[in-house]
Amino acid sequence: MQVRSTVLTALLVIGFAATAQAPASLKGAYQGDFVIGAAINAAQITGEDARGDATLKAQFNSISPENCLKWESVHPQPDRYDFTIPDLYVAFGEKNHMFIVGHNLVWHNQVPAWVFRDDKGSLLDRDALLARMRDHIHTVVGRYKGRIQSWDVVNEALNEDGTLRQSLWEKIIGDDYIAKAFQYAHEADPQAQLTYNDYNLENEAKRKGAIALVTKLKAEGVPITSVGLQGHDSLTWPTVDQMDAAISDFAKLDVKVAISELDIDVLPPAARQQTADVTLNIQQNAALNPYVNGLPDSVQQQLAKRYADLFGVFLKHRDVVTRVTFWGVTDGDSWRNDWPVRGRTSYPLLFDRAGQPKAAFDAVIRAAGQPAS
Ligand code: 9MR
Repeated sequence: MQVRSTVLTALLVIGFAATAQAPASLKGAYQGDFVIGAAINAAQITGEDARGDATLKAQFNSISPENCLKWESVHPQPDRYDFTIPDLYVAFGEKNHMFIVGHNLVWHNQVPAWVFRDDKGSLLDRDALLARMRDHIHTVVGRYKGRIQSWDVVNEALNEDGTLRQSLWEKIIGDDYIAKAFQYAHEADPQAQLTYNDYNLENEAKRKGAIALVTKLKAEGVPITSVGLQGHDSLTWPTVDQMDAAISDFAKLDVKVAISELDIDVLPPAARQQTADVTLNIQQNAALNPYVNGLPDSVQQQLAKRYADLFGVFLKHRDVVTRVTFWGVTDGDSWRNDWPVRGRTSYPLLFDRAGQPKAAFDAVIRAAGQPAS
């Protein structure tokens, strides 16, 4: 008995030491709560960015394709698909046992002009565009059936006031282009999770529009399983209450929530409105780019607190939040360096330009109730 309890104590001590010494990881800290993802770029997919890949393998258990599965990349010409990078993307996720996301199928950006036109350059009619959309979705989703677990089916279909955006999809097909896109994706892979993905859904008017949209889709039996709250946030927006309310509202509709593109801007706002509209392009000036030589510690701490506060909300809703995906691995990778102003030095993520964890990383680990490294 004595020997047995001594051995047990020794094992416990060794076990504890091993736990205490293991470097903290994001995926480990949130194990059982939700998966932790990152959007990955071509250099990470091909292995050229070895440092980025090491961080991805150590820290993340989900990936999203930053650009390679968008229509213009994967289907640049009517009769030509290019699956070179997407195939490597899916193989990377499988090799590392990650939850693999597909982004995205139907969007008004990064879609070639030919998609909406016939050989003579005239706009297609409803049936022809639906046929083209179906063909694209069946080809892309079908290729990765059972391998890509979740698709962003329709991206950014709403205006800020909650009305439907008058994209060419909407103008040519009509409002039901959204339902059709989900139906085609479901036909192509009945097991895949299917998401409506957008930004600014924490704002009331746009959120109301999204709630109406999801409610209608559900009532019609459209196979939507989740809403993606992109999470292109700032130090002050959305408030913790707005975030909390948005997740609660979607949970009531019996859909899951993915925080799908998280990053937090610390730079002075260049646009009047909080947005993630990729077409914005504002002139650079020094006042808009104050941290070229590094982020002051006070801002570093603000960012850390902000991340901890948001993760507190995600954890509170761990029953409905399935995934929290960062839009990039390191600050150097982020689209925020070039949007909405080109050539700024931005600090929106958890890893710095040298790939080192920032104070915000420790704060996110601690928010899970884990000791930071
Ligand atoms: O991060 C992406 C960037 O590299 C591209 O240039 C940009 C072009 O449209 O798209 C960025 O990703 C966007 C995502 O696909 C949808 N939501 C907003 C994201 C940031 O713009």
